[in-house]
Formats: sequence, C-alpha cells, structure tokens
Amino acid sequence: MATERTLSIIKPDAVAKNAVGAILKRFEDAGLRVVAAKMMHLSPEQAGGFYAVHKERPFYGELCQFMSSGPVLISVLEGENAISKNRELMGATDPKKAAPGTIRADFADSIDANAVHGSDGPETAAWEISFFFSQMEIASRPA
Ligand code: RTP
Ligand code: MG
Repeated sequence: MATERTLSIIKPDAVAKNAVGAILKRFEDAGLRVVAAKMMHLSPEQAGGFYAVHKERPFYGELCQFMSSGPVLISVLEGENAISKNRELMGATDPKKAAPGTIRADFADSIDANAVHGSDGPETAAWEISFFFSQMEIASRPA
C-alpha cells in the first residue's frame, strides 16, 4: 500500500452547519492525517480556476457560485491509499445515492450542496494540492 496525499474541501454547506470537526474526525478515525489546512472564502474566479476541468459542464456556473457562497476548509490528507479512502468516506456525489454512514449521506443536502470535495486520482491530487498550498505549508512527518 502506498502513502498518498489528497486534497479535501469541506464545502460551504457543511461549514455553515458547523460540521467541520465532525467531518475531520471521520478522516482521522479512518487513519488519515491532516498535514495542511486553511479556511478560505473563495471568490467565484478562484472557485472557477479550481474547477476548470468542469468548465464545459452545464452545472459549472452553479458550482462556482456555490463554492464561493461561504467559507470552506481546505486541507491535505495523508495516509495509506488516501485518495480512494477519502472518496469512500465521502460517498457518492449525489447524497441520495450515497451509502449509509458516508459523509455525504450524513451531512449533504443535494448534489450541489454535497458537503465535501476529494481529489479523484493521483494527478488530480497533485494539481489540486499545488493549487492551494505551497510546499512550505505542508507539514508532513518524516517517513
Ligand atoms: P467533487 O469533485 O466535489 O469531489 O465531487 P465529485 O468528484 O463526486 O463530482 P464531480 O463529477 O467532480 O463534480 C464536481 C461537483 O459538481 C457538482 N455536480 N453537480 N448537477 C449535477 O449534475 C452535478 N454534477 C456534479 C457536485 O457538487 C460535485 O461535487
Ligand atoms: Mg470531482
């Protein structure tokens, strides 16, 4: 198994619900370690840059509006198979389809306000982490 890093965002709906601690606890309980974190209120342009991969999708405008509608907690999670482990903890994009006990099943309201983001693969994770964090802001323990 490989030690990986993934980018997590606790989205504006979950921050508004005061669920930051409850969601971080799920990551930690699953063996993931928070090695960088910051609270930001993104501008629509910053949200658009982060989600540029979805630029041609019909939901892009709404997604950028929603992601800039309030503060978010952006973090880097590190651990064994962190990328897929985080995706499992999150559950399906649409909370109606998310498995019981997943973050989205428990905290998300809709496919737009779906509580969390997580990188979907190693290249995406590397790009997303460098979008928000410099090397100096990531405090990993030595291996
Ligand atoms: P995320 O990137 O936020 O972790 O979510 P994801 O991989 O599960 O979903 P993705 O396909 O990457 O879509 C990014 C975000 O766009 C919103 N979305 N809305 N209305 C729709 O059909 C639709 N599809 C996606 C969701 O908020 C999703 O998290
Ligand atoms: Mg995605």
